[in-house]
Amino acid sequence: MRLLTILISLFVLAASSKAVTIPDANFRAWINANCPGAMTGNDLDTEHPAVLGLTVMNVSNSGIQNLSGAWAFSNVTNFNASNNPLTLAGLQIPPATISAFISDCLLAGNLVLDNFVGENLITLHLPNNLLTSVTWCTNGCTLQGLYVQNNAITSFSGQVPFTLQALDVSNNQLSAPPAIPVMRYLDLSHNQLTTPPNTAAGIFSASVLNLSNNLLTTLPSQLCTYASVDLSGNQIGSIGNLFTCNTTTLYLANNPLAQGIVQLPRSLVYADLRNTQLTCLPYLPWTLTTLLSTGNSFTCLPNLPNGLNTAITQLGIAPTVCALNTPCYIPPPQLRLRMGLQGAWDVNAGLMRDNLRAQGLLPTTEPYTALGYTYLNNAAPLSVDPALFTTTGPRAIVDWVIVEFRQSNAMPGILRASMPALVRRDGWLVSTTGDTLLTLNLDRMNYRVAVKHRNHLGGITFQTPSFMNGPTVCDMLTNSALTNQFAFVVVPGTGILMVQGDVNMDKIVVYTGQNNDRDLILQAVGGTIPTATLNGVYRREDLNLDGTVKYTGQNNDRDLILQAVGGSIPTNTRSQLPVY
Ligand SMILES: [Ca+2]
Ligand SMILES: [Ca+2]
Repeated sequence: MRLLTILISLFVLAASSKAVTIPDANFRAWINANCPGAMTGNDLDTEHPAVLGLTVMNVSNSGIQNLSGAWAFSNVTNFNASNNPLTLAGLQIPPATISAFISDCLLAGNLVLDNFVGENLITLHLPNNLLTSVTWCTNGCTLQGLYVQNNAITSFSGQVPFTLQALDVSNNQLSAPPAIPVMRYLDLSHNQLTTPPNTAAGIFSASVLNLSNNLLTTLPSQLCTYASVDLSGNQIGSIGNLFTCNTTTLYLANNPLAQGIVQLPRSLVYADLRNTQLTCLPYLPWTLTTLLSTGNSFTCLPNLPNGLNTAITQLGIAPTVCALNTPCYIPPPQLRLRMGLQGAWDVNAGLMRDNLRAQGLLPTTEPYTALGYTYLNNAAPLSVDPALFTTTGPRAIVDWVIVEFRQSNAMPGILRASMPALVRRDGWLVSTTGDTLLTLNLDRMNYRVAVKHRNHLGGITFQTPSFMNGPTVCDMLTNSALTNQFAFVVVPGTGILMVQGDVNMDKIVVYTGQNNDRDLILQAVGGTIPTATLNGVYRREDLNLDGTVKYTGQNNDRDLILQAVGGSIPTNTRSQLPVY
């Protein structure tokens, strides 16, 4: 009906060539004030320069009831008619308008977008009106954003324009969600929804889904396609496993989450869990920096992400990690690791030698930072209590190593964390706090484990063991299924050992030629006299870790390089598999 009126007025306009009647006195007054000379009596000269020159038209707060004739402002692209006593019957939007703002009017009833939306209109703001329903536009409509918050809308009908990316229907009376496809911004907060809009998928980057203050009991199935999701103020009782979800901001405040949260999204940065009846928190993602959790009954955190703001005003409790055997304790990812160093291996003893420790040569601070290595996500101390070096026998300390945790099935995977540790004569590792369990500052998932040593080629697991349920055991020394045997030295009846001989830590053992490892041993003992030795030292050139750098003669370190490259052809080399 409205469209028909427009068509008739256009016909009249064409017939009279350039005059259109403006029936509303207040609209005429606005035109007289803003386009002087364009009015003759009640008629608007549509070709008047002041009319044609107008691109931004702001008729807000003008007491206009009827915008009939606004269609004649053919070059207006930004239109504002807010705060007028307008009804849908009196509404007209200039045809070239890109953005229209019509808030706080008296627009009531069913909004049929085809009656108002020109083919250029991209955003339409109609907040604070009395609209009860919306019929989507059809032909040639390129609407991208519709903002109808604070109306009385109960339903949408017709086909959503495929161009639509933003929809704000907050503070309306929806009891069922509109059928929405892909959105950047969807706000259905403060309605009476009992089911979430399961068809609405987010365009992930920076997309927003706000379903707060409804009556929802379940999560939207497309939750993970939005960067920010607000579900606060609903009736949701439990949250399942969202670990693989990429959502970074999640509001769950004021839900009765008495049944708990299995797992939060692994990339979560911001979580609002205030007043949720949670009795325990789930394991916190290590990306989390803000946790609002006041108004709950738990008294400790399952873990403490490095970057988390631990202010009591935010957490509601002191940042205490739940103790073992308490109800809210969640086992962190932990590793019990065993490995062997070929150079230190004493075949007769069936153990590695601990001469460095016995001679008091082991540094109490890890040596790898000084060698250029940078730890990632490490919470372990870099120094140890010297008392750790007093243990003798199979549990005596041999040397420092680096343990890396890598993610993905591809070899060698992406480095997620690394830490210094100590290896004992029997191959089991000890943390820098003296524990045989290494605790990871990482999410509970699967990781590939790698070990590095200052003069051996690195060793890495074939498999990606799970770190989801407490301590994980990796015995690289004896479990042949765990590693690629070709990347190690397999000594029958003894074990699987990391390859000796990489003095310069360039991940390749070279006996002769450019960048060889052998010459470094000669240089260490003075460079000219091969029979010279360096005794009582902690150096990379000491390949058998006996505290002596020796180039020739019994128990020399040079021969270990030749042995590593095959034992007979000096020009052979041996590379770390894979390089990482
Ligand atoms: Ca090398
Ligand atoms: Ca040596």
